[in-house]
Amino acid sequence: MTKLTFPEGFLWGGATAANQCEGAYDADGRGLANVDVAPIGPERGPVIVGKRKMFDFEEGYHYPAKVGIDMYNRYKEDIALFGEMGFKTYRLSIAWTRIFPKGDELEPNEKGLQFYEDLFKECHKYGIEPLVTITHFDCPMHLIKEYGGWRNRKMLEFYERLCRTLFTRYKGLVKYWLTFNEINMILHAPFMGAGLYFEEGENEEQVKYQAAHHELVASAIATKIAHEIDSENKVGCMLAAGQYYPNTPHPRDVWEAINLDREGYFFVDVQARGEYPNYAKKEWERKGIEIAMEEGDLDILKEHTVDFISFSYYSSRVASGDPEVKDKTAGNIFASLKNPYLDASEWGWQIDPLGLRITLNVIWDRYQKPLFIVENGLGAVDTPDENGYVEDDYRINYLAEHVKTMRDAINEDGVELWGYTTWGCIDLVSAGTGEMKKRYGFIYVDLDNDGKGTLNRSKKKSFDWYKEVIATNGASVK
Ligand code: P53
Repeated sequence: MTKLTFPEGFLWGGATAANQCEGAYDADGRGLANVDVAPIGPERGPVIVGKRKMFDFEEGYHYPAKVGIDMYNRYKEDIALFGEMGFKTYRLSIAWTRIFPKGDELEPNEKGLQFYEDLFKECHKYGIEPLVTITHFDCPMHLIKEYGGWRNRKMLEFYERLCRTLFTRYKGLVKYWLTFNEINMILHAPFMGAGLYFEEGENEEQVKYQAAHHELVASAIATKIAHEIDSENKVGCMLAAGQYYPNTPHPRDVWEAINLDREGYFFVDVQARGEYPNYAKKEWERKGIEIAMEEGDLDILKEHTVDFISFSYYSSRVASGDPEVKDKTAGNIFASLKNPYLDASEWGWQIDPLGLRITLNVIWDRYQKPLFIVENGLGAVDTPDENGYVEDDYRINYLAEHVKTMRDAINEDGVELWGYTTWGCIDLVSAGTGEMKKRYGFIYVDLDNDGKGTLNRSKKKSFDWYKEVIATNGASVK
């Protein structure tokens, strides 16, 4: 008989990010951030990749992060619903600009600190362990305007101050931390990922890898401080994952798949093994990329590696070394070739549950550190009835198939996995498109792409389904 349950203490839950759900963008002293000024619509793409300069709200655009789903004011109701589902953990992110509105102040904003303290206490009322992303794409606008975002080494100081403030204030309330959400996003959406805006004619790769070095050192320093302040703290890195498959058995396709995987694993190689991998150093050499480092940087990276590796997984990817093959899938920043064996979501994201087992195994084999799936889910159009109820069997199917392969990775392959938080456990604003229509939640939020709606919450069919999964520790998924 195959075992249907997950390990005891497995951390089931859901995930959100501050800028995609909190709203209240200027409440209680909060400052403006890069993630606020990304509008819905055709300009969003150019803005988040750093090609269209939009450093403030502009006339004629709709900015969904301003209101989000108003969680800033409704978090008690929302956490009560998470509690009802039996969440063991809730992954959320801190809005940097609530704590340091401009980013370079010496003293934090007490109202911002109090907000998260109250929120964490609310979680603990229901036995929910917070899992906190220190930065989920957000960077104070002031730091972008004054310093150029993560291209500037000064960012280390500001980030360190943020981390020290958080670890000190929330000692005993939070023990799971992630330093940077999807750190590899810096390569694909550098304005959203790291506050990078490019000037005409600039060597973008040089800037991106320099900024990446700053983030990697900042992450190691954060890990060091977290452990010093509380030895109970567990710090993880976070990768937008999804294994690359070769388009054909042609060796050049296999080689391309390896190279594209390395673009992402590069970050984890540094954060989990503590060293820049040779393949990256060689590539920088070939491309004339020179990374300015200070004395001690490499020691810090070596000495303060992460305790666990977390990642998001939505889909596998396909690579071709053949320049003629260009049939790209739509709708994802990580544009990849189409895999003819897979179905896709309404946004063209290909659905591959076995790919999750594959990704888990590859990462486990490579690092031998505990893993945590901190995002997975299906973005879909939901049609609620008059009571706000959604019969979302498509979402249940997607999640069930992924729960099964994750269980296989643990029970059949021996992968060490600490937990699973589904993305957007309550409907929220899409990071990639800014839409509300692209929903991931167990909880429906009455709000549309234009910002119209009552903001009322209601349970979908998947709400009770997930509640059962958690109550049976996975055994209800057959
Ligand atoms: P959305 C692609 C594009 C943008 C963000 O994405 C992404 C990805 C997927 O790798 O990363 C994460 O909202 C991110 C979340 C985001 C989620 O994927 O475009 O960490 O903030 O909402 C889903 O459907």
